[in-house]
Amino acid sequence: MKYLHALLAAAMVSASLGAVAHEGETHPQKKVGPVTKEQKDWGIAGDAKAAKRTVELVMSDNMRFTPDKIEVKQGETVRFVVKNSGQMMHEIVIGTKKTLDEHAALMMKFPGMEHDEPYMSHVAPGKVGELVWTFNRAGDFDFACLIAGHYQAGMVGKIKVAAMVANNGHGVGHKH
Ligand SMILES: [Cu+2]
Repeated sequence: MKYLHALLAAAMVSASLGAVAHEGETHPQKKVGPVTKEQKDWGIAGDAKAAKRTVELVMSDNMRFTPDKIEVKQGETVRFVVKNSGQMMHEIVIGTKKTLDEHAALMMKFPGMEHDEPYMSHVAPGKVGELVWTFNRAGDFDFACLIAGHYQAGMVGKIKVAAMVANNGHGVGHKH
C-alpha cells in the first residue's frame, strides 16, 4: 500500500508538472485471476464464450461416468456440465492415460490432497460442476475421477479428438 501511495503521489506531482508521459502507469493493473492458459498434451483452458457445444455428464456412486465416451473435433471448445448424482464427492479430470495414472497414484498416497486446475472440476453430491476446455490437439485422451479408490474402481472415460482435416492433405498424421 505504501508503495502504491508513493506511486500515486509521484504521479500527481508529475501530473501537476504537466509531465505525464504514460497515463497507464498511474493505474497499476491488478491481476484479477483468470486461469493461466497452459498448453497441455490434451488441450488448453477454454473460454466459456467460445464454447459452442455443451456436453452433459453424470457421475454416480457406482463409479461410472455417463456417457463415458466423447468425441470432439480438434479445435473445438467444449463446456462440460457435470452432475454428481451420488452421495459422495466425485470429480472429473481430463488428461492423458499417463498423467491420470500418475495423478491417481498421488491421490492414493495423499487422499486429502487439494488440486485444482482448469482441466478438472470437483463436484459435491447433488451438485453440478462446469469446466470449459479447448481440444486443440488431436488424439485419444482420458477423463477420470481421481478420488482415492474411484479411479481404481474404473471411474474413467474416453475422449477422442479427431484431427482437423488439412486442405492439401498434408500435415495430417496417419490414421489408426
Ligand atoms: Cu468419483
